[in-house]
Amino acid sequence: MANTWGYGAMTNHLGDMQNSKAIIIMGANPASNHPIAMQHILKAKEQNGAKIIVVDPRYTKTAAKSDIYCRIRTGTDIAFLYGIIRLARENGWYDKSFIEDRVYGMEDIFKECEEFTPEHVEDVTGCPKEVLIQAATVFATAEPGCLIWNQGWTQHSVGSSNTRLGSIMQLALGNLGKPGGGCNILRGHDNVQGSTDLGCLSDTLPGYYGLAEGSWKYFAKQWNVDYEWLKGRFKTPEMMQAKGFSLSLWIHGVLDKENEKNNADTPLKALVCIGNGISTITQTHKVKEALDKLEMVVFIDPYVNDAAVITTREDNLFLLPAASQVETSGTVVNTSRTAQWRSKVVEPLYEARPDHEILFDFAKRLGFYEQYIAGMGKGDKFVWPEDATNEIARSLKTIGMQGRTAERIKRHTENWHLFNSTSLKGRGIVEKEYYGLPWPCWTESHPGSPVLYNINLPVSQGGMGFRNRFGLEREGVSLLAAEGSAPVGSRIKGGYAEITSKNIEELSGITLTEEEKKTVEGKNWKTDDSGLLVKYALQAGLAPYGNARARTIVWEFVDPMPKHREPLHSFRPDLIAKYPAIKDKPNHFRTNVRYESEQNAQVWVKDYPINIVSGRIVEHMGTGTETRASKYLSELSGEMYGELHPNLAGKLGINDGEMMWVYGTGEGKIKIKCKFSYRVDENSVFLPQNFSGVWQGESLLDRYPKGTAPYGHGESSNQVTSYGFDQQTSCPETKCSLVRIERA
Ligand SMILES: Nc1nc2c(c(=O)[nH]1)N[C@H]1C(S)=C(S)[C@@H](COP(=O)(O)OP(=O)(O)OC[C@H]3O[C@@H](n4cnc5c(=O)[nH]c(N)nc54)[C@H](O)[C@@H]3O)O[C@H]1N2
Ligand SMILES: Nc1nc2c(c(=O)[nH]1)N[C@H]1C(S)=C(S)[C@@H](COP(=O)(O)OP(=O)(O)OC[C@H]3O[C@@H](n4cnc5c(=O)[nH]c(N)nc54)[C@H](O)[C@@H]3O)O[C@H]1N2
Ligand SMILES: [Mo]
Repeated sequence: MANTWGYGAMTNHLGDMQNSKAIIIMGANPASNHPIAMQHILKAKEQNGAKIIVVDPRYTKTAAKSDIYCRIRTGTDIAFLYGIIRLARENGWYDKSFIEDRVYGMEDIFKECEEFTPEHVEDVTGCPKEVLIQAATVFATAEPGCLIWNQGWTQHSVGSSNTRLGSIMQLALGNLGKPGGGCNILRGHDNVQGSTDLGCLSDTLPGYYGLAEGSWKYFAKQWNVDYEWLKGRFKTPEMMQAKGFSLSLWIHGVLDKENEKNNADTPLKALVCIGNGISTITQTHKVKEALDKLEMVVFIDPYVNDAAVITTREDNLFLLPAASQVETSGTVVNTSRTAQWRSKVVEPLYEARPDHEILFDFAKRLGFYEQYIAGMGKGDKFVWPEDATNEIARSLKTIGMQGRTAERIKRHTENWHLFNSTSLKGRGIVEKEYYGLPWPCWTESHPGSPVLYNINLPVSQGGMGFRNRFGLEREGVSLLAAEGSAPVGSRIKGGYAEITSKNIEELSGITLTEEEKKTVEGKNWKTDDSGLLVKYALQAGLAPYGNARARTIVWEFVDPMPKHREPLHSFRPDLIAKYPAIKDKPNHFRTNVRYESEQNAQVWVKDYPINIVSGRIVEHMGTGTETRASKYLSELSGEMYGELHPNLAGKLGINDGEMMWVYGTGEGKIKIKCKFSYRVDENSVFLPQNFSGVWQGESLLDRYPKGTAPYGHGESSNQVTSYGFDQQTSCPETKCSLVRIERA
């Protein structure tokens, strides 16, 4: 199922943050969650004099290292960002020439930010206006400034607008395409970037190719299978091009009758879950209902998956033991868009088998193994995992993976000590290459691109402009970059369209032979298997995907320009009239999703007056399934709790260490320990996301197969996080929920 948590790729890389002069961290807590990234951030501060600004509703361990801390109410980042953009505009801190040359639509943003005066931002976010002004002044005048975000931004109904407006702020300040600048999204699990690149999403094929017929035909060729055969796998041709369910919404495909027509009248009947812990999805009580109702449930996991003890079904529940990462090999792609080769350390223990072997067996028994492996070579004649890596390199042209062959990736990993961690540049046998060949890595001699959109390097050395993806013009305004803003060494000095067989000769100045013409006919850079279009583009200093403007307006979205909208369960109902949720959205990832109707169903804050701040703790990972199986980590943090400000706890009559009931706006409730803390404000409770194994006050430990129960266990916060999903990506609104708390 899809990776729902929608973050976005990093434009720069971890080591590059050391080049920053100011770093604004919004909705991320790297001191706890990305300790390696935090070391680069601290080096920027200590060695480069960078100022650190943290914008977070909770005073985190990262905030403790900041120069400026801005506490905001959850779900108000858009107001805060517009506040910064407005101050930048008013004080002339924006980058005029960058905007003129390389951006489309900034004037509209400048209009949109008008209402967000410091006073208004203070009212909406709760951050004192003096602190906003101080943060904006420091950040907008720094050269360059880097923006970091993560889950504090995406787990909202307006999460996709948060991430867009952050990028727009960086465009306004001219902070993109520069070392030390950029949008550095700290991604989650190792290989989250890799799994998104590979299309573990329900709305794309690998490499973000989309689901249109042309993309399927392209992949049929790459996979060496017949397109008609692929088509025959779907109930209708329409379903082939329709988005699937997302991880956050699949339960509605089991439970809600009204959704069936979105799903070709086919309710979901079985679930195969690989590498996801079920208690990390909102509405966990509904998840249980769905698990109980399905006809069959399969978990492929090295541990006993959470869901296996949450469901009370008694048949057709299968646990297939998967090998862990040290028992298998292959590539992983980290947050910096760089690949690494992972080598097997030991053979799989007991009955455990690597995920791919289990999947191969599934394919054999379901009768499509021959087609499944055909892209690597028919009839078991492939070498695993090298041939899979090379298939990825060959097929994922959209993100420039052609140069990322198994052989090169291995050479990088084996020689990692020859690379500089701040610039990623190699020495000796990896001279002039960048560590892990950050994509785009256009050809087998290309070094990779450490900083996206950098026009101060030739394309052949990792430079590029913005991608031409949205047409050549919009309402009479050109979407191509202005004269003088092409990467250095480019034959064309201004903007140009993506490279196709039609424009290659004109743009590159090269005359194709008759044979070459035939080879590339009807192709563009992302469908041309011969590599000729990319080769000739690079020779002329051109980026295969063109040189366009970054757009601030996404005309096909519900909100073409990012808009502040109050959370569905708002702590400030007085602001809902001005900033309402969008209209309910039918068939959003095959589900009819409530927005406006949920927001207006009642004045939620009357019955649920406390705001959830949800996040992670350093001791545990995800559900905690793996880490709570460790005695030592469980000794450090072995039970679920909620952080309450002593003044709020006092009002509720609860003392430090006492148990309390937390009731969500749905049907869920959890019984957890109260922990006094000054990290949260007097309206909020912090709930860590890393526990499960207790269900509404009852321990589930006796449901684990003998000897497999975790050492640490506790209630899952997602029993009480509210209904709500991003208006574009459907990421759950786990970071904005209301609850009621009573002494237990
Ligand atoms: N120790 C540990 N490390 C991990 C993980 C783990 O479980 N444990 N998980 C990994 C994964 S999968 C991921 S995705 C990353 C996540 O990494 P982070 O995004 O850093 O994780 P969180 O702690 O969930 O959220 C970050 C911060 O967002 C704040 N926040 C909540 N609501 C809002 C809001 O409305 N606005 C703003 N500005 N901030 C808000 C929280 O207070 C929190 O400090 O961590 C990865 N690393
Ligand atoms: N309230 C709240 N909820 C949240 C969040 C939050 O901040 N607040 N954050 C959300 C985010 S960003 C994320 S990413 C999710 C994290 O949620 P999950 O991805 O659900 O959490 P993990 O515990 O990392 O689950 C991974 C599962 O994969 C298994 N596993 C590990 N290695 C392998 C392997 O090699 N093969 C197989 N087959 N399985 C393996 C583990 O044992 C575990 O059962 O939680 C989300 N939910
Ligand atoms: Mo994540």
